[in-house]
Order: sequence, then structure tokens, then C-alpha cells
Amino acid sequence: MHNAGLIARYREHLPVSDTTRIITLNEGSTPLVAAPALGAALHPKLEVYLKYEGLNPTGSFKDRGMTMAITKALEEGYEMVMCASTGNTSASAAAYAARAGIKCIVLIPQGKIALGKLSQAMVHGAQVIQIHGNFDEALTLVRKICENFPVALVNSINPFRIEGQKTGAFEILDDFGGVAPDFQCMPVGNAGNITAYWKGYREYHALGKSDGLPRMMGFQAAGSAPIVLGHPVLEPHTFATAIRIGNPASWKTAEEARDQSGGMIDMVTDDEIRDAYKLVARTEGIFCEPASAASIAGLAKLSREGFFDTVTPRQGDRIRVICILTGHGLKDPDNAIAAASEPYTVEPKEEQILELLGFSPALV
Ligand code: AN7
Repeated sequence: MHNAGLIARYREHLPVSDTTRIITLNEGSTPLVAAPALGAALHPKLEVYLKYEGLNPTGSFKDRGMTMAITKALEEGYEMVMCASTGNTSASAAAYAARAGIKCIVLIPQGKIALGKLSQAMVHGAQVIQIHGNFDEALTLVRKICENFPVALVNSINPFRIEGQKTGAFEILDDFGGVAPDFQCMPVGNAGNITAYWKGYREYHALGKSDGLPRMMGFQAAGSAPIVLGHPVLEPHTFATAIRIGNPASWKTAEEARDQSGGMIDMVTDDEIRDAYKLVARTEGIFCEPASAASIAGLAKLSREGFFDTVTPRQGDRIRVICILTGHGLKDPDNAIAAASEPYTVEPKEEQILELLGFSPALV
């Protein structure tokens, strides 16, 4: 079936009318990839699936929310949108605003944005403003400006963003024929996405389109873990810059998702994230950005700690876990190269290459 975007696919569940002009890049309907090798490497009871959100048009899950936010901004007559961003929101907002023919302003923390994301915002013609400050400070400024001027705020405090993003849960349930997974693991930054998924899961369940609800497991980076610590972090740090957020806007609804689902919000160290980032790339051939790997790092941590030893699967004999891989690995080439070993450099001579491969030229 032709994918005409998630508003077309889930129109009946979204606040659009027949006359709404839909701004879409045919986002959504991303692959849910079975990850048997990864699952086996973590815990024998696990059946792991990866929701590969990096395959959205601008390379992250933000496109789900942005198709709705830009569509509604246009419908409401705005000619300018604005966001604070750790990178992916700005890339997505810039692309959808370009498609809608409206102006986009992005506020980003200087020097803390992965190269791919910055290049996207720039190439799509957004006005990029770097601040000597962090994401939380940028968001405070954006909120204030959008309150007082005719500019639509397209961060995830915009309820239309959450509406669009909840479709990720619909897709997972549709892929499984209405059987809810046991657990969903995902990174938590500003906490919009965990809020959105939980909303999506609950809505499908209420409509009888799902046989249950997953337990929501959110993971913050240890240097940026306000929800785990129970207080804002003034100077958040982590190499997973997408989730370098110290005071999440959707803090309360993230806690609701956790508590209502019987889940948890925990933290993982940068080393754990880095290991998970390499593990999924090498065992499953899936390249996600560091923040996304927090979901797998969290799953690995729980597996190691014996969390799953006493869990009874909802169905069958294995525990079904979805990890949301929120962004594509190509977003952040610097961290990819830093996490790998240097390539060899040789003369264009067969012997030199054979030597590296451990093949003996004498045998030819
Ligand atoms: C790859 O782009 O906040 O908990 O400004 O880019 O919904 O914030 C990005 C967040 C996870 C966290 N994974 O999601 C931004 C921004 C990736 C991300 C998150 C982000 P939320």
C-alpha cells in the first residue's frame, strides 16, 4: 500500500477535518524489525523488536509530531513557527515548514548539536539561532516569545505534536494484530514521546483495538536524569546530545505513563549507551543515534540485573519488548567515528591488503 503519511493513515484518530490542508512528507509506517541476535545477547527470555524511527523522512520520530504541528499551525493562520531543540526537532520543523512555505526559527544550544541535524536545519532554510546556553534555557525563551508574538510553538508542549507522535503506538499494535507488547523501552529527554506513546496505547486499548497495555520503560542519560533524581539538573551533560535536557517539559505526564503502566524511568551511563549503540549496529545491522541507543542500554541493564528472570510473558513463553530507535545514526557522524576504530591506510598494492586480511600471498 502507498504510504501517504500518518495523518492519512490514522485520520479518524487525529484532530483534522476534511478541509484541512495536510502538510506531509509521507512520514510514519516505519519498520518494526525483529532483533533475535540482540535479544539472545541480552536475555534468553526476550523477544526484541526495534521500531526504526530513523527511517522517517528527516531521520527521526519528530516527523510524526511535526506533520500535525505544521498542518495545524497553517490551518490556524500562522506564517512563522519556532522551536528550541537539541537537534532533531529543528531538523524536522525546518523541513515541514519549508514544505508548508512558512518561516521557521530554531533556537539551539551552541556546540551541542550533532552535525547532521544542524546541516538539515540550515539546508531547509530555517533561521538558526545558537545560544550560549542549554536546551532548557532555549525552550524558556521560545515559550515566552510564542506567548507574546504571532509565532506558533512547535515543541512537544504543542498538543498536536503529541497527537502525531501517538501514532507510533498504533503502528506497533497494528503490526502485532492488536496484541500489546509486554514492555516498551525508549529514551526520555523532554518526555514528549513517552507521553505520546502512552496516549496512543491507551486510546487503542479503549477502542478495543488492543488486548492490553505495555509497561513503559523510559531511560535518561545519567548526566541528564532529572526525572530519576526527582529534581531538575541545571547543567545536564551526556554525549547523547539529543537527550541533554535537565528540566523536561512533559515531566508530569512521563511520570503518569510510568505509574499507570507499572513501568519505570531509570538512567543509563554514557558508557552503557555507547556499548548498546555499537551492539545494535553490529548484531542487527541497525544504525541509530546515541540517544536512541539509551533504550537498548536500558534493556541491557534490566537484563543484567535479573529484572526479567521473574517476569511472566503476557502471551507465549517469551517476553516481547519494543525498543524505540528514535533517530538515525547518520545524524551524528562524529560520535559514530569516535566509537569505532581507525580505518587502515595502505598503498594500492594487493600484498598489503592480503597481509591485513591474514591471507598469505604465497598460497595464491
Ligand atoms: C533521537 O530535538 O528534544 O523525550 O529538541 O532527538 O520526546 O524529548 C529531541 C529528543 C529521543 C527524546 N531520541 O524524546 C529535540 C529533542 C532522539 C531525540 C529524544 C530526542 P523526548
